[in-house]
Amino acid sequence: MIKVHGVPLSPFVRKVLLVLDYKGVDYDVEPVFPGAEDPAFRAISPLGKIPVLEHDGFFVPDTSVICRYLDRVFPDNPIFPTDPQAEATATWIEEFADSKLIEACAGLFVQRFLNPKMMQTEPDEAVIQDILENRMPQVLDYLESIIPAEGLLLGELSIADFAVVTCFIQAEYGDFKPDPDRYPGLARYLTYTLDSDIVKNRIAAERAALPNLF
Ligand SMILES: N[C@@H](CCC(=O)N[C@@H](CS)C(=O)NCC(=O)O)C(=O)O
Repeated sequence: MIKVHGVPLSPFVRKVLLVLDYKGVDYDVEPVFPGAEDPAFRAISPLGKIPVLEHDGFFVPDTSVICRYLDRVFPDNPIFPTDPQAEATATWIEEFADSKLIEACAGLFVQRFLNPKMMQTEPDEAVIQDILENRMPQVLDYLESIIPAEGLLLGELSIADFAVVTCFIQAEYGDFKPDPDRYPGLARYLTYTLDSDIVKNRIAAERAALPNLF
């Protein structure tokens, strides 16, 4: 039995759910909010972060560790390239997405979606401006430089695509899409990936779970 502890609107939870969907593995979601203080949650997530994967009583925190584990126990539809250099590139892009890219994308989500719609607080326009003028262009310039002319990041679907795409779904909740004139490669890539059935079904499911917000 697979259970994912977390909330589906979290970009990191979504990354794991997309991988499970792609692998065709059934799962349940156990709702836990980020930073929850409940001792039972802290016992399985010492950093207090979501998601945590539960597999037949075995608990794994952190999406990078979770996705690697899932690929070992459910080897169909692999998400890590077999070529060592391609694998290193994929895991590097995953790391970039999980750190720098998500910082900018989730920043807009927090200011423009979470704060006004869920926390009943005003967006901080100075923070938004800093993201749009400084932090976002830095990460998008880098991504534009590594996006191939066609297809996915590493040719075959890989962990890099799941990690990057979940960030841009978060950015869309924060009313942000990369400008196609400035980032044509990225715009093409996102149209291609966001239009896939797995992504569309996941977004529909997370919206359906929170009907009051959409
Ligand atoms: N490196 C972690 C990051 C997970 C993460 O930052 N999750 C956020 C929610 S999207 C969280 O739980 N934040 C709560 C906190 O940092 O206290 C992973 O890949 O799982």
